[in-house]
Amino acid sequence: MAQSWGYTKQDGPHTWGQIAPIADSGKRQSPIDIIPREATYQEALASRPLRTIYLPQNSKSVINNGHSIQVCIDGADSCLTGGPLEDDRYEIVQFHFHWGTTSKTGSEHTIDGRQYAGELHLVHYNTTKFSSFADAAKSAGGLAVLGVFLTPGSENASLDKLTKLMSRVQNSGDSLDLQDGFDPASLLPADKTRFWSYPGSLTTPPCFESVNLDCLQGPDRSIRTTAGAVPSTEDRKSMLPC
Ligand code: SG7
Ligand code: ZN
Repeated sequence: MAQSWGYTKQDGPHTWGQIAPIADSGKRQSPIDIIPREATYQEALASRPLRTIYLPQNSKSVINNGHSIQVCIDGADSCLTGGPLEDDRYEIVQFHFHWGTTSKTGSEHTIDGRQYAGELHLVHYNTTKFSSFADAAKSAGGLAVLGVFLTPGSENASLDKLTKLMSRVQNSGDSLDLQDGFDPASLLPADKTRFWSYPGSLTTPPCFESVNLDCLQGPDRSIRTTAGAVPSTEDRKSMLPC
């Protein structure tokens, strides 16, 4: 039986190597601390904004998966393209949140060591090269995760729709149908031309190094940090400054 993992002293990231050895031995583990002054600006990407096509009615349910609140999506006909994604098509599968117990903790990625209150992850898989999410999730170049930092501020009507539902999925395994659908694009910043990107991994066990685009918008619109995840020099070079 697979061991359980979590975020406490007993089962937190420093223990994940026991169930997912790559968490300790990997070369491109996410999350990372983004150091803007060490990032390389890539001119060529300035003309390739990220583009998303999402169908609101395909957002099917909200679930508590025991680690996060997640919206499950039937990604058919959706697509993420642009940025460093070359010509492959990525279909959305789900999005979920990472948060903390204070407004100063919660994001997984940090910028110059600074943590944000939360981090939204929109998970996509490469349908050009893979026939299932499971195959893509364990293969290099299989996934693309869009990350958005969350900070406390004025009410966000879109996010509010989801936070209102959270009290109804308080226990692991709870789920409810999204009768009216939900547009994932409504959670994205308007400016799709400014982001950092680097080759990374799933941020939780099994920690597979399959995420070829961990793409983060930041820092103003933006919501955990894992100690010790430092990018290789090579990875740092491919990060894009905001
Ligand atoms: C959350 O983060 C969940 C996981 C997700 C994991 O724990 O949303 O999703 C499921 C279906 O359990 O794992 C394979 C996957 O998407 C890691 O995702 S992340 O790297 O974007 N944080
Ligand atoms: Zn995540």
